[in-house]
Amino acid sequence: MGMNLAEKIITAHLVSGEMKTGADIAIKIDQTLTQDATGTMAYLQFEALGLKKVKTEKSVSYVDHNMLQASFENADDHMYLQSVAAKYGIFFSRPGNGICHQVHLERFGVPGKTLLGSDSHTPTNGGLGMIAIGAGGLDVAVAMGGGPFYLKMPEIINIHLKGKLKPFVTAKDVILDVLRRLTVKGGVGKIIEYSGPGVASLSVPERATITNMGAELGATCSIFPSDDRTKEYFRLQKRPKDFVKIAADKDAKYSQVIELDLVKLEPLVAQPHSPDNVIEVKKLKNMKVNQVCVGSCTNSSLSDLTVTAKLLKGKKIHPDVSMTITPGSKQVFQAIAQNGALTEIIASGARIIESACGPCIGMGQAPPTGAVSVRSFNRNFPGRSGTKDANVYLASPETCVAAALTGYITDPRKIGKYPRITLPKAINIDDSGIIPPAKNPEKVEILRGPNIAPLPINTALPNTLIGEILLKVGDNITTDHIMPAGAKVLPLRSNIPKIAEYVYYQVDPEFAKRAKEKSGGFILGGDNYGQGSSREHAALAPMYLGIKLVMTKSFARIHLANLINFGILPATFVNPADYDDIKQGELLEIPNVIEQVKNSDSLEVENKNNGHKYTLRISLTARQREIILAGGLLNYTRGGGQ
Ligand code: MIC
Ligand code: SF4
Repeated sequence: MGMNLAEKIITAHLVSGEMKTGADIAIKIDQTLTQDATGTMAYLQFEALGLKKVKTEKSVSYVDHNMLQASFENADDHMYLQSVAAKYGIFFSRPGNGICHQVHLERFGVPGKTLLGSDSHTPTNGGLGMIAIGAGGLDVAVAMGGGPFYLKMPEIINIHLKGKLKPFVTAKDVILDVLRRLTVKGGVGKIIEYSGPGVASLSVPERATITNMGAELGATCSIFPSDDRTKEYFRLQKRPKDFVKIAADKDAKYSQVIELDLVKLEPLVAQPHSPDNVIEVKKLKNMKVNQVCVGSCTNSSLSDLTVTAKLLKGKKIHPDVSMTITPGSKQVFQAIAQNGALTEIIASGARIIESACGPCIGMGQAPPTGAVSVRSFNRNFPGRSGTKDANVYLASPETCVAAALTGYITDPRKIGKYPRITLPKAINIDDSGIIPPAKNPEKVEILRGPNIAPLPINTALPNTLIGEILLKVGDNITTDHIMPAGAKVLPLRSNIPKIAEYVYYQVDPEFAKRAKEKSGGFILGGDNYGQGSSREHAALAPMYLGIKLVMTKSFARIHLANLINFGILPATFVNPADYDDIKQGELLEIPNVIEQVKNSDSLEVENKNNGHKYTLRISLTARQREIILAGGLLNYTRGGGQ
């Protein structure tokens, strides 16, 4: 029997385990990427491993998130990252060089290889035919040290594309359609593999838009085959030698096949406050818009910005709208300057922002109070834009332009004819924004500013867990709820004691204070707990506040792994109705924890307020059990664990 593409790459990288759905496997990692907001922790952890050099084929450290230098913190972190990169054999992509996923696609991604990145949108590079997975910084640090990445063998599902997109219907609409069908938890435990005759009609950046937002499905990763379009992309990037043709066998099997006819799609939009709350743009009538943002790792390629410029050409942004445009990389920025697109953008009245994440992570451009913001981004979780009551809609650059010109959410087919765009046959490749590792690493001194606080370490799991439910939350809690980002909080990413003050800040501003007063406790959550980003701060900061156990109906993949890595016990309800029985503030006791974590799949819990008993499920691998008992992966590794 033939193999699908994901199986081919996983087999070639399998270090342990059997490639059966749900089995515990470990895979070798060829490349890693970090970005600055998760990178400082990842490199502090890498330093703690005591190695001389990274053991990967290529590791790249990007600076793209913490770009505002309102005070010394971010600037200090950039210097730390640059010096660590120079010392340990890591390429350093300077601030201004672009968003990690876009730059990685352009300059480093290779079909058939594995990439582990400390950012949840790492699967963007699946658009090139890579197994590219997002993970917590600690997992990436271990991979840089040559350790494999542990995961449960995902189920591999297939999205079979046929037909061709109509004018004004885009790759963004493809993934919004998939989100509408599968929801934000539909991809958990799955790899989404695209195939079919429709693939050839999509360019690499379009494929990357689709694999990028596989993260919003909760998928482990998404992947496209590499083909002639991919070859052309590598030619344009002047790295033809990196091209490898790789695709599923003709008789490949999948656990599920979803047919998607590109010609049937319409312009779509995700409404507040979830990327799967998708409807057709034309159904939204009279929705006045205050802000429009084109950019982010989802939609900031050269073709995205060229179309944006062509649609804006000779027109002006509506006076009630503030529009921002963020090129995904320095390469894109230079190319739009050269092909004249930038001139059209400037003339239209749009505001240009440097190549970085920017408004996507609340680093500036917070919308006005109660505003409607239409963004070509990937997440519209509440508060993420920096304005608590803003309503963020996610759409293609084309739909964004239609909103910017008319002042209302508007079907882009109403604003005229689809422009013909011809992309250049050659572009300027200038890698001066990427600094290679030092030739004399022993001479490099690591620069540590005062914002870099030592890494807090957990203690081993106690035998009795007794604590209060410090917070009860509902379904689909995101890491933006748990550990907010934005201009105020992001600069504290290297300082856990300080950032811990903001845990659950927007949900319950008293949470951190309460956790400290009670010397820690437990959190109660619903389904798909911890969806969204890979930020390990959403585990590390609660750990610092003394959270020992998080019990939910179900978890999102990366957050679950992060909780385990920092020694917080994750458990799910055997009987989901028990969730309703437990109230915030109630006292729970779990005796004999060590024995249960060692040898059992369940955990017996007593509610001290009403005497009710609950059974929780602990579905952990043998290795994960050891990690939890040790109080986290660092303790486990120090104790000799692999
Ligand atoms: C995001 O889009 O939420 C981020 C910011 O890129 C995060 C990483 C982080 O929190 O630093 C992600 O997606 O993993
Ligand atoms: Fe940056 Fe936004 Fe992409 Fe995250 S989703 S990497 S914040 S652009």
